[in-house]
Amino acid sequence: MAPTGAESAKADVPALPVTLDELVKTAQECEAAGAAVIHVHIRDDDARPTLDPARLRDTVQALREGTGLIVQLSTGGAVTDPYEDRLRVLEAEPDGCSLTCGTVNFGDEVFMNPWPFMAELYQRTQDLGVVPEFELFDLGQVAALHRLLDRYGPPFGGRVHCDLVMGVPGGMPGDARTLVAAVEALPEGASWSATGVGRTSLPVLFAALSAGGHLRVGMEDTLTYAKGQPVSSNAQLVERAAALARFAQRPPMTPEEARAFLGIKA
Ligand code: KMH
Ligand code: ZN
Repeated sequence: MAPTGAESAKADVPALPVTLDELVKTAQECEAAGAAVIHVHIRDDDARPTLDPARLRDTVQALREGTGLIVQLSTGGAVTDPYEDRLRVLEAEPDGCSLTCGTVNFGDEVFMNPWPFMAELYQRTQDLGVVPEFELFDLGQVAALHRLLDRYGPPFGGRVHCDLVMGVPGGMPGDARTLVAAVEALPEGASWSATGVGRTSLPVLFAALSAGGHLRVGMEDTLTYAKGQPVSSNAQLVERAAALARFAQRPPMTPEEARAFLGIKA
């Protein structure tokens, strides 16, 4: 579950959780609705994206105290964040972190993830015992993931877990045939989730459920629940995803099950 992101403005999206209190409340609601992982971007006092180390630490602590969710910090941040700040995210001692496997056009901007940055971030996750989630925005990034694993070995936790982020303008499209192509290219034995940005949210969700993947939903990726209907809360998206997963006979894991599955450090 990805509740906030770095791209939407609170002024445009009043339901977006941006304060620590709002984030913890959202996390609790989403946990009750079936979420196991929270992918975290934080904001400053003016609701702008930040990677402030002290604020990240406080956020990890508050989410641990308030929920049982796996706390996964974003190392992607906003497209303007310097590499050094993105590497320092791990100092907040999260359970997991995102690790994007290459540079990608991102709307009118560029989300930069050059090889030396990826390699450095990956080795730090191994040293610090943080479980990476490999974010894949296009098929070339799957090849970069293979290269990373070949060069530096398996991730902390032992499981290669990927998240297909589909439908970003500039990345891979959010449709079933692209999802299948990406899944077929993943490393042997990898597990994966998928999320479709914007209007690709539901097509990707259904494709992922039928192809055996896990799901990521949240207001980082989707602000429209249905045609003409803005998302009212992150929990609304989690409730729908959990209901559809149960309907597909693939009920959500509990956070404890997901911790064991991913090899999160006790
Ligand atoms: N905000 C995007 C530029 C991540 O969290 O690791 C990058 C992103 C990926 O959201
Ligand atoms: Zn993110």
